[in-house]
Amino acid sequence: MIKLFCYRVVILLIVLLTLTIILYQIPFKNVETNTEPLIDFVIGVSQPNLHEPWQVLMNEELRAEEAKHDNIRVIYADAAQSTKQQIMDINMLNKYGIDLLIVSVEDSSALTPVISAIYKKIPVIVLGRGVEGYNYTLYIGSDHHFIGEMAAEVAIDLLGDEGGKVIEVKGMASASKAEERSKGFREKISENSNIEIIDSIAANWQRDKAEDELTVLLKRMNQRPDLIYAHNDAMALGSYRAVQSLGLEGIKIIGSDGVTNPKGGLQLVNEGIIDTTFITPTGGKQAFQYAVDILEKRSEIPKKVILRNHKVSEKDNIDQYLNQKSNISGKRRRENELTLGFAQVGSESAWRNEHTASVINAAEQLSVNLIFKNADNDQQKQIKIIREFINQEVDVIAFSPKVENGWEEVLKEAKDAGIPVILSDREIDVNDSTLWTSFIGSDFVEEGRRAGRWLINEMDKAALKDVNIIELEGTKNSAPAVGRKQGFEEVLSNYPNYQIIDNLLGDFTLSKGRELMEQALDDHGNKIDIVYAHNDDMAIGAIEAIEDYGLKPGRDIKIISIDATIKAFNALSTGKLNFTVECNPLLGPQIMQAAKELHAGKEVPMKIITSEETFTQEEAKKEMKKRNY
Ligand code: GYE
Repeated sequence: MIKLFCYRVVILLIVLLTLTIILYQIPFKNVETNTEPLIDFVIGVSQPNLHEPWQVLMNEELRAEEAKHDNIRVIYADAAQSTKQQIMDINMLNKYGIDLLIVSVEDSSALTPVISAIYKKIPVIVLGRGVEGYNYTLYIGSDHHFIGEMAAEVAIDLLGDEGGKVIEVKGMASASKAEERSKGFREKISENSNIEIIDSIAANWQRDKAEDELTVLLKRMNQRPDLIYAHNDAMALGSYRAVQSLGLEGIKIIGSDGVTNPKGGLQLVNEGIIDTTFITPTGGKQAFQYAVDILEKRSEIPKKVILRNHKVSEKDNIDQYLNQKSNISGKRRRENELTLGFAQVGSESAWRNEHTASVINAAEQLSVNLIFKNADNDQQKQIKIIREFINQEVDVIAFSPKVENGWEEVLKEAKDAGIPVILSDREIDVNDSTLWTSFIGSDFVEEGRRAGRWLINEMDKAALKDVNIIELEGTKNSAPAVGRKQGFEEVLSNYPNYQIIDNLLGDFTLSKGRELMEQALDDHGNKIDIVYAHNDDMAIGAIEAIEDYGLKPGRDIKIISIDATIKAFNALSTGKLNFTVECNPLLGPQIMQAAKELHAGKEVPMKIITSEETFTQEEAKKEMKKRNY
């Protein structure tokens, strides 16, 4: 009997000892141990590969940020350039129970559905290379189409009046980044009849593949190129080795990425191996910082952060970049209190008034000395106000450009005066993108697409054969009117029975919306099925005109608007408006934050695109009480 009792005690002791060892090994989240710090969050990082210098630099930046947060653990996965492996990595990280995924995408079409599925469960930051659509929390990266355009401008400059023949060395065929760089390059080159792209190869971002493929191509060709455009510096170096091995002289080579690692793009330009590269920030540092904001639910998270690229050619002072003595933007720190001059476009709509209030309140809250002037929807007056700010030597200028054109001269004066310019809510169309420093606002083309997609989906339910639409456009040549028209009509172009029977030029005001709708009803009467108004104020004006005409807005004629101000919510809740697309006017805090960073000599993103939603009548009823504008 005693023997049995002792036997059982020994077994129990062994079990208890084993359990203690196992439990001690598991790094439980939120458990304080005397050696390990408290772990609040686990972030998963999925890299497409870690052989490209640019991806390596991205990982280094992420690790450097991780080191500053001992309450966050990061699990890194390297897919070694296998899409299949990257999909497995992402699913494995998700199974680990990570709190947020940071993913740098290689094959955007293959990974888009995988990322969309993860996004349903946890926040996802897409880094460096985009995915299709908007099923992610935040995209941080460059505008790759823009990089292609910049490369083409350099090629045109290098080839001069005689022009010449070009070979393009592309990245991974399935990567949206390669596709966009190629598109941007070819579109700009096509404007120049004396330059011909005689061939291209796909070298998957790899130096040696570029060297091998280009050697084969050059041996086979009976003509030689004058310039090679490679989508990254590694392939630019491979191209250089190919032309060297064949004894070809005088061929210009353009790369991209400009990393400071040894044999990175800056070194290659410095040694005259390639002529030009474009510094393409990896976004690793910003991604980690936004990840912390998201996990700690700290602040408004934008939808896209587009990082600015800097051209570096052999005649630039490469040392300043290599030694990172002055930051890339070359902005200098100013000691005085920040003075920001804001040239507001006008007071044309409820949206604009909310925007004005947001700018003024944010300046107050962030102790920015604000000089606020209103141009009353007059571009010449807006230019005059900007000139006054230059003469007053403000530290930063911000303005909401009435229209896309006509800004070169005054912005050149601001640039010459060393005053950075922030564009608020509306972009401009200038050849020299260094005339402005940062754009903070919405993606208007996507807003237009969202309006179009809802209409198609809604009317399919009604199964109407022909759908006649009146489009009430915003201020002619303003970025929101141009973008919203483009996006809406892009979606409708696939449905021929949806006809825009009249495009009427408005100015975003309620009175103009009413006037135009009266005119449309006189011209088309009961034929009208839909009104698509570029903003809420014009939609409200149209509603009034439709009621005066004796029809029921929201029923006899369905109405779609953009902005999602409280006016729209009221109209949605009474059934007079059918759908509204949000365009966030509360840009003040982001504008002031960007101004403060510029004043401190820091680089700011080229574009910060706000995150926005859409609202049906049902959704509006739920959302209404939460709205703060
Ligand atoms: O949609 C409209 C305002 O620039 C995005 O201008 C802004 C637009 C907005 O008048 O209501």
